[in-house]
Amino acid sequence: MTTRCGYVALLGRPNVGKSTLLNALVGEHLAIVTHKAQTTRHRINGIVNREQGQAVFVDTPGFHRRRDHALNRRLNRIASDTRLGVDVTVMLVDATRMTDEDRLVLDLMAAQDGPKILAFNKIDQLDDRAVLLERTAELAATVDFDAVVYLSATRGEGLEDLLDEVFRCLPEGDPIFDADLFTDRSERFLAAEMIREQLMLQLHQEIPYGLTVEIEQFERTRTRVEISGLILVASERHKGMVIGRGGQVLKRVGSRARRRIAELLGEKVHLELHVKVRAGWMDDDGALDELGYSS
Ligand SMILES: Nc1nc2c(ncn2[C@@H]2O[C@H](COP(=O)(O)OP(=O)(O)OP(=O)(O)O)[C@@H](O)[C@H]2O)c(=O)[nH]1
Ligand SMILES: [Mg+2]
Repeated sequence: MTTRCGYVALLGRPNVGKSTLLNALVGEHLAIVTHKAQTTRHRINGIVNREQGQAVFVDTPGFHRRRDHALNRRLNRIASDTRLGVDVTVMLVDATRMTDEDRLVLDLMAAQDGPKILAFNKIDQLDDRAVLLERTAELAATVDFDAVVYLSATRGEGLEDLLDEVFRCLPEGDPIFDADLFTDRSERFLAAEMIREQLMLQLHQEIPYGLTVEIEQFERTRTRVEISGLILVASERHKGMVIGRGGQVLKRVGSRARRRIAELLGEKVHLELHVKVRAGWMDDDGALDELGYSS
């Protein structure tokens, strides 16, 4: 049987559930998920193998209007550049709420080549599904979508419909990646992301947006993986908030992130965390490159 294979971009405004969908398709907690907008900051590939072939889904940062830091502009560029090298593009929207940021994404889709799929997510939260028809017609008036699907990424509903449409659209070809891989991102990268996920969940307001995580050490001993993570924050005040009274916040972040990393690696993990102030990194192009924020 001939197989199909290729890259599938997941595009959408922040918080519509792109990363949740990637994880549901792959079956691993690969991309970090929070209830906050702009959680994802990198392009992340998630590999799905079926008898039809291999689909490499590409999670992207949510496309947004914020322009206050160089980091925000980078995130949009990472999302926008992802469109260039893919075979199929999925526009994900929140079925319960459309915003003007969805319009920005729709404009990108209108300029996009190749097959396009419109996916409504969070249908589990919708009382009246009649609005979906209206919303589908409205979006399809601007972009000629090849298919429309309705999903609940958290409940795993509609995923097979999406995969069927994706495989119908993908070109014929042999798998790009080995069948036992679920991402091509490194273990170091994933570890840093799991730490950032817990920081985003534990901290409030602007603080989680002003921090980033670097892995200083990642070593396998005979019995476990030893990881040392450095959390870079924007100011001394933020450093205090990240550590928390008596080190409580940092301790909680560390133990939850350690559990996530251990699950992902399937190994015992020892995690150590440090916090350092690096003011201005969000507006410093050199620092953004060095910290891995590039498309
Ligand atoms: N009820 C419901 N909630 C969902 C569904 N999919 C995602 N969510 C929730 O929506 C929130 C945002 O999910 P993410 O996957 O982080 O969204 P995202 O599009 O990746 O967001 P950014 O990375 O910020 O662009 C989280 O609280 C998820 O649990 C769904 O199908 N139903
Ligand atoms: Mg995301």
